[in-house]
Amino acid sequence: MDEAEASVLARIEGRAGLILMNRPRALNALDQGMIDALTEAATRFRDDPAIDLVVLEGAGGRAFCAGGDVRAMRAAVLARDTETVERFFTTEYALNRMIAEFPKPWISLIDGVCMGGGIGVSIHGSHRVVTEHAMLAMPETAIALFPDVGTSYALPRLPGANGAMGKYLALTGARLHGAEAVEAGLATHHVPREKLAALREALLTGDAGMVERFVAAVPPGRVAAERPAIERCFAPDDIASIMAILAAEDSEWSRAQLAVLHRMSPTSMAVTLELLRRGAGMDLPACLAMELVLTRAVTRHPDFAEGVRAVLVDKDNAPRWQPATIDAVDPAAVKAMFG
Ligand code: QUE
Repeated sequence: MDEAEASVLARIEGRAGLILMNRPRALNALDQGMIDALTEAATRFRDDPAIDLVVLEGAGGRAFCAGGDVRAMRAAVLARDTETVERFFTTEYALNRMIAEFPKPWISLIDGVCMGGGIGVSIHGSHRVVTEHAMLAMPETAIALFPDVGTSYALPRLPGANGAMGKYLALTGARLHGAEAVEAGLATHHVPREKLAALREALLTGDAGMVERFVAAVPPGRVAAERPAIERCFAPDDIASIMAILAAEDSEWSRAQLAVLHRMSPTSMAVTLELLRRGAGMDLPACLAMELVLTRAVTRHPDFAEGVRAVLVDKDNAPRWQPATIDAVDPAAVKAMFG
């Protein structure tokens, strides 16, 4: 493949290993080739004593990484090509673990859309820098997947009471902009976009402490304002109780959250809450192993192909979930999906 066309570009500058996710027309969503190339670059930079830190970015100015190549996963599921599905999630989760265990600073510069798989290649690293153009989300319940890439470990550990922030983000797919992602605990530093080039340059010295010098404080934002309501409403571990509290709260915010939850896959919401409940008591490798088992059952469930169809293929945003309501989801069937 031509170097300029490569979907991942990796090079050494100064003491830094620079990695660019380069599939801008797909918002740098991770396909199998990108996962393989990222793993190769991470391995090389990890083992090179001349490299002190890694900087990860997305090409094109709009996205860091919009997620995984779920359209390809849907096509493989419909073709009964389980090998392709298995390989994708196995290698993606292995990369997530490798980043968590990375012996050097792993610094993600998030200046645009960062969802799903994009969270997975950033959240396990040491530094998640967001600009005011960053938009972070875990939107999987909209396509009947579940919060994967090690977020069953990370989400229950976000700061705050009752694991509520993680449940809120995972169930509603709430989009966090810029410094809101720092307030929620998904990101570690907020740096203005206009300073990003200078930060990248400073990191070539190999000193990750440079990040602190570029941080711009921002006044408390939406997440801080909504935190009390989030921690009240998303405290329970079952979706019926969460929805009952939201309904009783009867605020403009709670009505909006209810409307969002009514559009999500009921099965996926039940799976997500069970996953986060279990993940709260497990280490990252165990969480990733649990997620891998879950991908087998969840991608075979009709809601997955239907959700990807509705959101990313036909884009009618009118998925027909089976079952269509929370009440009709069988808790025993949900537990059985965990193997
Ligand atoms: C849930 C998801 C994804 C999503 C939307 C969801 C996801 C994903 C993309 C995506 C978006 C734009 C692209 C692209 C992929 O959207 O995983 O290639 O151009 O990759 O509601 O999980």
